[in-house]
Amino acid sequence: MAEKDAIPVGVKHTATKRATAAALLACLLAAAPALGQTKTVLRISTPAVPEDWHVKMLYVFRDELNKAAPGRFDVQVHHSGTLFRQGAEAVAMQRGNLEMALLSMQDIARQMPEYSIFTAGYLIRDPEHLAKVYGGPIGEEVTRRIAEVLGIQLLQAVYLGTRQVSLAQPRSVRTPADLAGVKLRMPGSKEWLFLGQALGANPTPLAFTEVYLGLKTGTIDGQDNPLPTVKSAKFYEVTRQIVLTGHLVDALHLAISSKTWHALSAAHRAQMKRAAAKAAGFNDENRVREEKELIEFFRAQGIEITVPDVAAFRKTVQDAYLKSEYAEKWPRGLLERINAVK
Ligand code: KDO
Repeated sequence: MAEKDAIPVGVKHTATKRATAAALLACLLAAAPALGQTKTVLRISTPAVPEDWHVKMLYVFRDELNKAAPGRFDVQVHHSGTLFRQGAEAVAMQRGNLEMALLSMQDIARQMPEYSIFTAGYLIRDPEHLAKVYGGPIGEEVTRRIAEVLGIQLLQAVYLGTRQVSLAQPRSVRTPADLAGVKLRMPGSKEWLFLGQALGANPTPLAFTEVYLGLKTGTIDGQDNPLPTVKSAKFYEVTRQIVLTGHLVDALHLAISSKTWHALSAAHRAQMKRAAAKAAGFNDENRVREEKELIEFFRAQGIEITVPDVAAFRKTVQDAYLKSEYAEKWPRGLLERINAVK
């Protein structure tokens, strides 16, 4: 810049200060609700208990969103199935009675049977595979289809854990045949019950909130859940054995109704996605860590930890799915694509 064109130093500083102040004000205005605008209420429903990483994760989501958009949202976490019972959340969102939930693919498959593929035992290999499947092109495609068909927007996949079988009374379990006659509690939908049946057990439907009492009173002989859930829901207090079947590497999805989603600005949607990703990072890290640590914790509680013939379980369960009416509805080529994700 030629000397004569240069802005005199004093003026330059004042101009810079003004520009900074203007930028700051613009930021504040973008973040704060407009005059007279009420906060968007986001009620999130989950059956998980307060000690569960999923509930803790929802507070991370709330705090991150509040940091990004102060005063714009009123995030309310409803845990323990107190707002909507387990399995009723998707329909509640579709009817405009609920804004957000942690949904399972079993919930989705009730209305989109082709996605029962994600409920199949011994399909997803481990947490990394799970993150890559939902975080890559398959996840994008599934998210788009679910939004089109159900009017529900999946924001973020979160790890639930690798499901294991736990039993109120110990028994020798090497193969699925050894679970014959065992009243194994499963969540109450046919996709879940099929998994229990494929494991060789006698699947018994029961809501998550009733499992503890069911185990204690003997209404059920066992249940299946990942180790962090067995800890947070205190199922270990009423069971004596954990059989490390590892039959389902399971996910949940933080989801929002399309009605709520489309009412948001693009900037707020982006902030919400970032908050969901942060929350997922927190959850996944803690769950993966706990899955490694908890065996020792349970042993110390007097729980017998047994390792079955996992290959026998895998073969029986995979065969059951491939021969089932579910597999007939799976989108052509999706199984191969999921298997090919490395
Ligand atoms: C359960 O009821 O066993 C289950 O693990 C099923 C999941 O889909 C999910 O609903 C979960 O419970 C709850 O979030 C409690 O952890």
